[in-house]
Amino acid sequence: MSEKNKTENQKIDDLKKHHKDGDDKTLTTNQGLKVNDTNNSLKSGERGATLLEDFLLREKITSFDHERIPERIVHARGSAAHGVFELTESIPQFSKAGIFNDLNRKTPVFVRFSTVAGSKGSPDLARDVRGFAVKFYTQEGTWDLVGNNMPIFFIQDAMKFPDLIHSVKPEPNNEIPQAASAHDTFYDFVSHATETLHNHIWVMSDRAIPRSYRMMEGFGIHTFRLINEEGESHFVKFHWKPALGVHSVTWDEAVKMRGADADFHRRDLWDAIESGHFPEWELGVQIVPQADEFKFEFDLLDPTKLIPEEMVPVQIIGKMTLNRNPENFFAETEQVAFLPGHIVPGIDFTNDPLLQGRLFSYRDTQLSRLGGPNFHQIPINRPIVETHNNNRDGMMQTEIPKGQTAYFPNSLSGGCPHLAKISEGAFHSYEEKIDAKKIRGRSESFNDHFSQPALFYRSLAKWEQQHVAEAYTFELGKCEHDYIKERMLWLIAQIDTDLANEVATGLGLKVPTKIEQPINQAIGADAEVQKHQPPAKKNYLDKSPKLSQANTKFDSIATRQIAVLVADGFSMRNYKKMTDALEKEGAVLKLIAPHGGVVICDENMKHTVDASIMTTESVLFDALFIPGGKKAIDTMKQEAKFLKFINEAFKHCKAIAVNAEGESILDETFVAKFKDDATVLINQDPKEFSKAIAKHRNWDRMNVAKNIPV
Ligand code: HDE
Repeated sequence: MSEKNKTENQKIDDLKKHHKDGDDKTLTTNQGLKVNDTNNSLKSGERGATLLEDFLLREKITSFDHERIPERIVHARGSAAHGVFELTESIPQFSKAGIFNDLNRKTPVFVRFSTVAGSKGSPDLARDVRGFAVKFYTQEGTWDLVGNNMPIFFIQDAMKFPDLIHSVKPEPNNEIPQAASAHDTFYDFVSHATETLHNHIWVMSDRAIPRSYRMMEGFGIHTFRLINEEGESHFVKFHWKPALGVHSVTWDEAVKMRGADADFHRRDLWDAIESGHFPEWELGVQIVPQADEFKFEFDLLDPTKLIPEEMVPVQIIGKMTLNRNPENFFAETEQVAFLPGHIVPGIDFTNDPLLQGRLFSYRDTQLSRLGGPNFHQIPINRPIVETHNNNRDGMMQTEIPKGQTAYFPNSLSGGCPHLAKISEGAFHSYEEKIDAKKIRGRSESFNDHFSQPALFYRSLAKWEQQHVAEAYTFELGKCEHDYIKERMLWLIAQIDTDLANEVATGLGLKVPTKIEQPINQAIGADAEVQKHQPPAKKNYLDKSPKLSQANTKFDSIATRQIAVLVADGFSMRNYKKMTDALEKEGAVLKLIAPHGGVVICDENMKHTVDASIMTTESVLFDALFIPGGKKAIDTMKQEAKFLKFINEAFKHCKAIAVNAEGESILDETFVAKFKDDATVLINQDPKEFSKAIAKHRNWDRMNVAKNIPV
């Protein structure tokens, strides 16, 4: 590639070698044969049978027949983007990794976000954990940080993963429900495995219905190690902090968004990057010196526990920017293979039993998903550094290894490829001292399953707690068996009794004082549940404010989608004033009119409509603006969908601004009674609207909003 065509991103340059573009090119077969007809098969006469000889037909159909590969067992639904990671603070005292020391590097990254339970074609707005997997193409080899948007996981030992996933996936007899945890098998499992309760309460919170992939935190979850030049180890937890803050939608919106735009998150990520609003995250680390391993009330190796940021602050060391969409979804997003086992010198594993199991699972799953051991040769998976070894052959070998030898040691090839010394950057596992009995079991120190769910719940704002209660009520309300609901209620009561009582009221049940389910005794589950009960519950921190979305950033309206409701005769003056002000701050305004095509403002100018009211929904927007203009308002009043649009925006606690006659359309809606609401802005300065949008939602409106019958 000529120097001129090089980007600043070495991985993108590497991928470009594999780009294929048919512009101005002749259609050929896979063998390069030029083709003059790709519409008709070879027949014995115009009305005759197709001939077996037709190699053109066979090549085309065979290729088509084999287009699909198995979808990921979990995290099947996802979207990805390219970007760069830049270090802002080097940490040689903790890690010798080049990526954590060289302030001049721009390390290429490829990041895939996903839901967990749904199939590849399932809607984005499921209540679910989100995957947050980052592939760093570093100069010392590829490092994959395969994390989630929640800082803890459901289970403590990899051995339970198939059970967890089988329980949450659609039930095996009828393959229902898709991309939903609200069903009996999941709660049957959760209520028998108290270790799940912490991650579970996060899933009941707004974190499970993010507004955007760009507005989620990311977490490596496990405690890893950082290793410095001296070979010393520090424990570390990795955090991604989004520049736009952590924001979510409401459950009612999520339900409606799935129908209005099943690709909402995918589109949101794609559009933001296409429009140059590059998503950004800071990388933070929580460092715990080796000597402090046993200082905490929980075990650092237990992946169901977080280290509250108030106990160990997150130190920001770098920034990741996603600045380029993939060229081809299948080739890149679908074929990318993340392996937690991909690490580089300066980073190492701990004995977290979940991490240890993952180190096996991810390579194994790629073998069936991508068809063999050479998946690292697929362009998106290739490191940016050269690779040489004696691994050979296998399905889809695309390299041509030269020479007589494929073993080590050898003399025929002069001992090559030769070994590296540790001082030359060879990976060297941390020399952890081990002297133990071989046992199949779990450490007692993993036994407290209630303290952290309770800490999480205590740390939430009132409106967040309300959402959690509603989520439990919805989810359990979808279960058929009362004994499963009751077992859950009893467990929720161990987290918070008021919460359990509220959920019980919604279910029309009572919180049981003890669980009675003979089948439990038979399977020993009761015993397991009892083992983890309070008094083990500890209160080492009253609250962790960092866990609440109420304490996130509310300082930007960049990329917020603002619906502007218009019809012919809308007020150009008001529209322009608002648009100019909001666009300057990076908001995206969309004109929504009774029809597609163009609308004509009161100054007789034509404006291209972004969506007709029939093709869009209020749940796809962050805020709503009606510029007024009598004729326009009169037209809109005649269309029920405009009124529904306004009612829903109000119900979902969004900022609404109206100018002039716009006020009168509010009188046709439920907003009429609540015009004194803090974020219903009538004839106010655009600055006020901007402030209201930046707040994300006016949660003070929640109790009013829930009575809006739309
Ligand atoms: Fe995964 N997980 N996982 N997981 N995981 C997979 O690997 C697995 C776990 C995560 O965008 C699979 O390539 C086991 C924790 C993400 O391609 C599979 C265990 C965390 C992605 C697998 C876990 C994750 C996966 C399926 C328990 C957060 C999507 C396809 C021991 C720290 C990556 C694949 C992408 C994908 C196994 C638990 C995150 C089957 C056995 C904990 C983000 O290998």
